[in-house]
Amino acid sequence: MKNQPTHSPSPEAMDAYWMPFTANRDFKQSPRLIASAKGHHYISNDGRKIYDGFSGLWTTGIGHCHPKIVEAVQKQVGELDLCMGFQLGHNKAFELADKLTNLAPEGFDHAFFANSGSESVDTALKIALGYHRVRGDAGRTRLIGRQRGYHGVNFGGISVGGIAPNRKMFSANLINGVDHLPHTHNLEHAAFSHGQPEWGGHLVAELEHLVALHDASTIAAVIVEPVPGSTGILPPPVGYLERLREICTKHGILLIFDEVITAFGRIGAPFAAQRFGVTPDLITTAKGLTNGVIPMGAVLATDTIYQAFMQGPEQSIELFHGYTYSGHPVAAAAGLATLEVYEQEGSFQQSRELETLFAEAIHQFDDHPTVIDVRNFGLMGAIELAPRSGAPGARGLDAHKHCFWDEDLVIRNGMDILQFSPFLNSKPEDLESMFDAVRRVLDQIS
Ligand code: PXG
Ligand code: PLP
Repeated sequence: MKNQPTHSPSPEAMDAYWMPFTANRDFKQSPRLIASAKGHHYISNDGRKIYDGFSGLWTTGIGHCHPKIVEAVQKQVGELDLCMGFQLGHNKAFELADKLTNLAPEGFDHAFFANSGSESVDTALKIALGYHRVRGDAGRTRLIGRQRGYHGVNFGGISVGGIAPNRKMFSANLINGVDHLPHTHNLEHAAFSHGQPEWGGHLVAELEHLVALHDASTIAAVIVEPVPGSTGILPPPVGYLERLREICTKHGILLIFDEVITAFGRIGAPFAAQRFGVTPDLITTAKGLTNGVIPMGAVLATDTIYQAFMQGPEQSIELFHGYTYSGHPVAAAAGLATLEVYEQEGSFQQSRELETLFAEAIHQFDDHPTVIDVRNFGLMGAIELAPRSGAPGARGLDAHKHCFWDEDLVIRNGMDILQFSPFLNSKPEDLESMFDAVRRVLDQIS
């Protein structure tokens, strides 16, 4: 490869940090280290300016170190660093909940704060279970996720999640009473679809089979990502989400949209619920809520759900759940600044306007010899490579490394699926040069 790691600590000096979702030993032999970031670029330890084609793991949609967010955080941290969040509060958490619910679909009037997508998901599952219980319907305990779904890494999230490697080490300890709908990935019928595939809407009928098997009175909620992201971008087949909503409503089952990736402009609207015109009962968010600057997640709930809990004596706690850092002042300040910038810069509209160009650019790879599928929706895209015989994931990781070392480009690979999460305010010429670089890499690696 053209460049090699320099300016990095020795493997021994890197030993203490057990890195998340990383091949630790491989990484520490040849570390890809970042010293700073600004706008659409990282600066690596060896001083190279590297284009971020993944918006900081789906988070920094309006660019790194956005000056208005940086300023808000700097001001807040010197003014109120932490405020005990239980039985005490501060203005910014209330203001953020207000702004967030104004952006959300009609009827979503309440926000519960967490610190990540994983915590948001486990919070939403608990709210769903609690909702039925407080209404005297405590038999509704069953949760339904979907194969290939990613809902973070906490026990609730991996139980409803459908990514096998994330589950198998813990398989005996996953929460009870969980079923999974089939995923909608199908190379035979839907490869190279532009946007939503025509094929696959019928797969939602499996929910009716699960209802017939268990009886609706035992099922609390269904959780899905409107556009599954982490598994490699699986846009919902035409009609799928609409039908899912209908079946849930018919049987009194709550529908949770996990919008940790899809919210805040990633698919050209504040929330995927609005883009698809399908309204769930709970929405989970994180990532773009603060443009990735400070960890924060939120669960949005409809007034119906919130009011169901607001019963009993007024001095009693309605939901025995919360995190030390729920509504943290610095995160709340970052969130408020982020939502303000989205509005001022028209970020969601910018994203919507880039969609066509992004779709055209990524579908240039439809006829590449190593490519078996290309998928896109909004500013989410995937190029699925054929796995090398006997070495699944190797071609994808090779592509990631070559992009980093030879092309000064960060992309993400989930096994052999290359994923793209361009900035909401990307420059068209940057998208074009990113895909030119990807083509050079794919032409080079076998
Ligand atoms: N739900 C969804 C839909 C997500 O995408 C989470 C929950 C968990 O969020 P936290 O903040 O706990 O990580 C996510 C996170 C990838 C990738 O490769 C995506 C995520 C995480 C790691 C890798 O696309 N999304
Ligand atoms: N473990 C211990 C011993 C704690 O005291 C707490 C919180 O007080 C937690 C875990 C949970 O931490 P958090 O509220 O940051 O999720």
